[in-house]
Amino acid sequence: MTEMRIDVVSIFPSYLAPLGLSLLGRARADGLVELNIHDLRDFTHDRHRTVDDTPYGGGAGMVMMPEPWGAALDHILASDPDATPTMVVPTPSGTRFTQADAERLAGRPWLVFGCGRYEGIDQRVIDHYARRMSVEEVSIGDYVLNGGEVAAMVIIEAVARVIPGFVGNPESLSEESHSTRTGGPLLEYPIYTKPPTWRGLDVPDVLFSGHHANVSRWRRDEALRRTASRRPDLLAAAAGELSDRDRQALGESDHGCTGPR
Ligand code: JDN
Repeated sequence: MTEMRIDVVSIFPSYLAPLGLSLLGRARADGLVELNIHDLRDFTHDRHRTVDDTPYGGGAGMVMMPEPWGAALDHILASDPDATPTMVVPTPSGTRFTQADAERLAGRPWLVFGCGRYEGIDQRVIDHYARRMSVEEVSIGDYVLNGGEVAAMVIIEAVARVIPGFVGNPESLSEESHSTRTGGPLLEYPIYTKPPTWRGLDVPDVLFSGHHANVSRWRRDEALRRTASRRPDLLAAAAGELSDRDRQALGESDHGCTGPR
């Protein structure tokens, strides 16, 4: 029995071929994930296999028609009538997809991804299926792609790698940037390996010291500075958990240097 079933509906099923490779390929080989890719055009009935039409109310571009989506999704649902999937629809208008969403979705037995193209999918498709299952319209970031396929692949990779038993070493998950397991919402510190000097650039001395507390302190300081510089939003969210020593590393101490009297 597999841990998770994933179905993906797209008019470009071959775009999803990378899901058969590498990390996800191993999850499939290990029997953790069953992946089924469906061509939306197989659920049309006209000679030209039409999936789009002009928008009511006017405006630029085309809208994906509801009928092929209804036929495709009903076909997928009919394959296991006793189960209810969670539907995920990538869209720039969705809620922001985060690591917390990846970990939440990793606990679901069945995910169905609907990949839109053009200006998107007729809203009634989402509204209809939301009456019978959880439907999540999600955005992977504030930029616009040509369709939902690449976003679906991003989400599937993020979900698959946190399915219990997927990554060999569970510690390699909890130490990452954006992990929601450790509660350390900072970016990761810089990392180095051999050789000690490369093209005139040295590995920081503290990493050779063997002094574990100094190494840990240096890494935290670097993570704090990096987060302040690159992701001030994350640092603001962590503000309540910063120690006086953390604030000193950030140059946010009161600079009075008098201390309590
Ligand atoms: O995540 B995206 O930028 C995205 C774009 C489009 C889409 C779904 C997702 N459907 C049509 C454009």
